[in-house]
Amino acid sequence: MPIHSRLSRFAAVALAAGLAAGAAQAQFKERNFRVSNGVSKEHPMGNGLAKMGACTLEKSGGKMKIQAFWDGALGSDLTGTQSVRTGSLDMVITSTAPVVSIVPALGVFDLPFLFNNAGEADQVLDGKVGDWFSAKLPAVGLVNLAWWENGFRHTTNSKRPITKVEDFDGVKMRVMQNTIFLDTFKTLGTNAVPMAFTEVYSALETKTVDGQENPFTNIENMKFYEVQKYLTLTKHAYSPTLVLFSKKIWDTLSPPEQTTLRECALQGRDEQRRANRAMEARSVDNLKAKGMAVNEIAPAEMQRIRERSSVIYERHAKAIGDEAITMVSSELKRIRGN
Ligand code: TF8
Repeated sequence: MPIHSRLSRFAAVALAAGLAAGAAQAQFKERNFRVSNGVSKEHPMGNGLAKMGACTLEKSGGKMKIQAFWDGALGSDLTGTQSVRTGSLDMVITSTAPVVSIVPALGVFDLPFLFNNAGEADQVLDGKVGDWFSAKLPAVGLVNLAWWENGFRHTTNSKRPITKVEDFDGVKMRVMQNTIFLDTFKTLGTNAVPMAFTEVYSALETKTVDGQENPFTNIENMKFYEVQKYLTLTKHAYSPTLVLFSKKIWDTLSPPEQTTLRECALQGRDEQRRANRAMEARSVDNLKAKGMAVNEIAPAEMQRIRERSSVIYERHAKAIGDEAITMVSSELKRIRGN
């Protein structure tokens, strides 16, 4: 084949590909979506959002941007979620726990010791069970793009290491704004106080509260080690993260724009979980190096803590709803092979 016809065939193919991409991209408008985060930008949420944003930019021919705001600058998890519902904010990254006051079924994830490991959580959330929960959100003005993670929660305080259930007695603990967490920590014996995440550091610093509970990554990212001496590995709950988009704004987007957001939120999810788990694996050492005293709880004492908190299941079953509880527990049985 003469060189010029080979070149022209190449040009024709390139032109056709360009036209197809152009046609798809014509369905994208210039967009700048603002997303609120309670944590600071070095958190693995930052890795996830960077990945998601690069993906939307690429798929939209540079038109769809995601602009992240950190440290609760646009509000706490709950106030951010309310802004997303009204459409004054595009997106919020939040734990499920603060959203339980809006969608009670999500409370199932806050039941103590529900998941044993991250693999179980992934299988439940990424499958039909996760979809069932996501399908509840449009009715309250929210679209969940994907399940990211906050992770397994552990306990810190400035009074003493927790080695048995009695050590919780009288410790003033900040908990998330959620009746299940409040009841769990009251039942364990603490003096539990609900509070927005954005207020926790200063509440710990001023000793308004003695302790709090969060995943390692948050303890490290928020520098709670500066104001907390003891870290006890309670692993009492796994917090899933919702990537919530405003339904009001969602309904104004073209189908390719919507598909792009969903696909890119999944790419973001894989990167966010990877980064979160990598950081989690290093966190205990980092927190020790920052001066925290870290302790585990002996298995027999852990069993007593589990038993004490097991009443939470029955007490909150009605509020959460049987359907949600049955679905998650039968899926867990299937995954565990029993
Ligand atoms: C809490 C939550 C929060 C997260 C974070 C803002 O303790 O774990 O830290 O939702 O993404 O309030």
